[in-house]
Amino acid sequence: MPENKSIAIDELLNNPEIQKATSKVNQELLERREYRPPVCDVFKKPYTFLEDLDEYSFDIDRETKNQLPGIIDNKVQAIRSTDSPSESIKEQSSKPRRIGIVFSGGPAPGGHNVISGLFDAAKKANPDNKIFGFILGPDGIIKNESMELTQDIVDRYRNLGGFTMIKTGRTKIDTNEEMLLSKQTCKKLKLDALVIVGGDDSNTNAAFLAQEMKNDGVQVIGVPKTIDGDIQVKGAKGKVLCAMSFGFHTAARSFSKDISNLCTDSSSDVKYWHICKVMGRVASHLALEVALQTHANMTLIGEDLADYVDKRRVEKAEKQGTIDYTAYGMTLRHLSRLICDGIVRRAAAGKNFGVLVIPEGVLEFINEIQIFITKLNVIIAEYNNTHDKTFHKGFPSLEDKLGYLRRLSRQSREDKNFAVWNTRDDDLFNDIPEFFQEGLLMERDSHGNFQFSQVETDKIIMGLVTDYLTILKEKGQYKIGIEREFYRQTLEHDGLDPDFYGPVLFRNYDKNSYLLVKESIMSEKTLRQELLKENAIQKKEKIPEAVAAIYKKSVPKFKTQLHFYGYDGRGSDPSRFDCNYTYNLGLTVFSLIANGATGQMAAIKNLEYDFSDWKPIGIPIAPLMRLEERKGKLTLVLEKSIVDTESIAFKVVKALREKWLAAESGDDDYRRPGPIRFTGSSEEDKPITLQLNAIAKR
Ligand code: FBP
Repeated sequence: MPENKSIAIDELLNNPEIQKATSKVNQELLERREYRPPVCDVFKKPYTFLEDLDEYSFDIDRETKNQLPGIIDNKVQAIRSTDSPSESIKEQSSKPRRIGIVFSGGPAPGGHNVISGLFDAAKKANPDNKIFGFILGPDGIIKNESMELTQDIVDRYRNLGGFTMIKTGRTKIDTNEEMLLSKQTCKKLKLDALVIVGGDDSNTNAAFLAQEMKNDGVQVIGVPKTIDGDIQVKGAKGKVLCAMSFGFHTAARSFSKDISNLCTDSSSDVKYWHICKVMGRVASHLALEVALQTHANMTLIGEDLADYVDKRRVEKAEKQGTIDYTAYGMTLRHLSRLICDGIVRRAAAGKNFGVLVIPEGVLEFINEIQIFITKLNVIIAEYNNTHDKTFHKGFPSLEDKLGYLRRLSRQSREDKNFAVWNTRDDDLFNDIPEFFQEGLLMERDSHGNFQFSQVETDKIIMGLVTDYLTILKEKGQYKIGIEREFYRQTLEHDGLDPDFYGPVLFRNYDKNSYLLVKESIMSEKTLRQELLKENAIQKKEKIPEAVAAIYKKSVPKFKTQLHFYGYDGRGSDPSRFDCNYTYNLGLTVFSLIANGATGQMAAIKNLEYDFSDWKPIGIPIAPLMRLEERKGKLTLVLEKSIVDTESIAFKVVKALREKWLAAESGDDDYRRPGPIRFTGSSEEDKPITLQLNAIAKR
């Protein structure tokens, strides 16, 4: 028997139809691989050259001048093209080159197209040009592990998501030894140029490598990658040079498709609140785009919470001639109250369900958490700098870590100059749940960043929300509104007069809306008392069944489903916007290299407008850097761009909040973005955030 079975299976597996149906090469893959993104006008001519654009300036940090003198005077450069080049342009362009490329940090859809753009441009300029991919991120540079990228390899990954071709890693090249090893690798491979595709930290790395290798003649070019969307560049006068990093659009669309499905599900079975945490280490750009794409009922925007001012407290303090500093910014408790308010209001309109979007980095914008994160960053970094073992090896268990913090707090009592962890910090820290303590104490990434994706932000916030909803329920304030017509029919069905019981049961019977059971009615007992008080029943009489049923229907159960959208969207195949954007970024990288640039980041200006307006440019990285605390030290890093609460996109979301909460009768306002349609004609051509902000500029 088993033998026969295996023969049958072998035969089946050899069947061409079965082979086709189970092949990993499907139609979508073939179409993706065959797609050739359109190129910006400037790349339609055979030769490019660079033009410095003096109209863009930057506010430069003095420290950058000291640390990056070789590239600090770089200008924004426009890529221009010509059919009739000078001899020197011709020579520059076709000179044989060896170029290394590395992916650094989290994957972002479109990375492979940066490689294919660079590869195509390099081979077109000179078929002898060679492109090497460093394996597993910056570690590949340090350890000299690379592979030559051939036509066959590149073609296999065109328009596909992930960084699977050469993988990625989060190592930062920041010690003298790593810098030296990286230089040696470039020398051994005889590289003319190194391309670093990465986020803010990786582009920072690119700037330092550019400075370090300038005299060796190795050019370094950065590429703005991150789904978080926090690499956006403006000149000093606010002119947008890079509206968005690549990968953002795809990740946002991917999250939005799934979250929109939850909106549909939740409004169908009307029993769950879906709590969706979406990636974005610090900035809430992804959450903002998801809000615009889906119209989910509530979306938290971290930057908005940080801007919160409790006007009542400010006024009260003003009257007393003082300043109440606690009135500025949002606390975790207050945030949970705001969420409860939305939940209670929807329930009152008969909707005890909905979708809440929480950005992964929201805690960064909450006062008390921000303080903990900053203090613990310093404590962990100081420990690592002064001990042979790392903090996490030294104190493996939570108990060990808490013990160390306790010792620090004692030290603060004895030594008044020691302020990093005092007894108040220790007390407050011991008040929070264990899983959250563990989250706040976990290892920082190699750049010294707090790893928000590892913290159960949603669980922390929803724990507080659930507790407060229980209190509101006990106070009779969290109730499900009863549809007036349903109430009428239910009572009439049992031969009862709705207008007789209505004013007894409900607090708003005279108004034409969803009916809310009185706050004083919180149980069958209190219902009975109310009916007795209003002479609606006599002492020994039972509560009429229809009345009891209406009461039961008004009692809410708060049921949630938690979801995390991050790694899935990061691994998605790119949207057409990201395919076209990244391919042109690859072409831009080659033009910058061919024209001698270094310390520049490839970018496309006018991304927010039509494709025909896209302008490839090089942006100097050094002027974009600021001092930030990393691993307990002030360090130069590329400035992160967070959500601008003055932007049109944010203002629109804010203005539509009430509509999307839909705490009234009638349908929700959910929008269906659908899946990423690579080949269809209905795929949108850019993120909605960009569209809205562009309208403002026009
Ligand atoms: P990059 O900044 O490297 O692009 O990564 C962004 C991100 O996807 C964040 O949204 C998330 O917090 C983080 O990476 C997760 O990191 P890891 O891959 O190390 O879990």
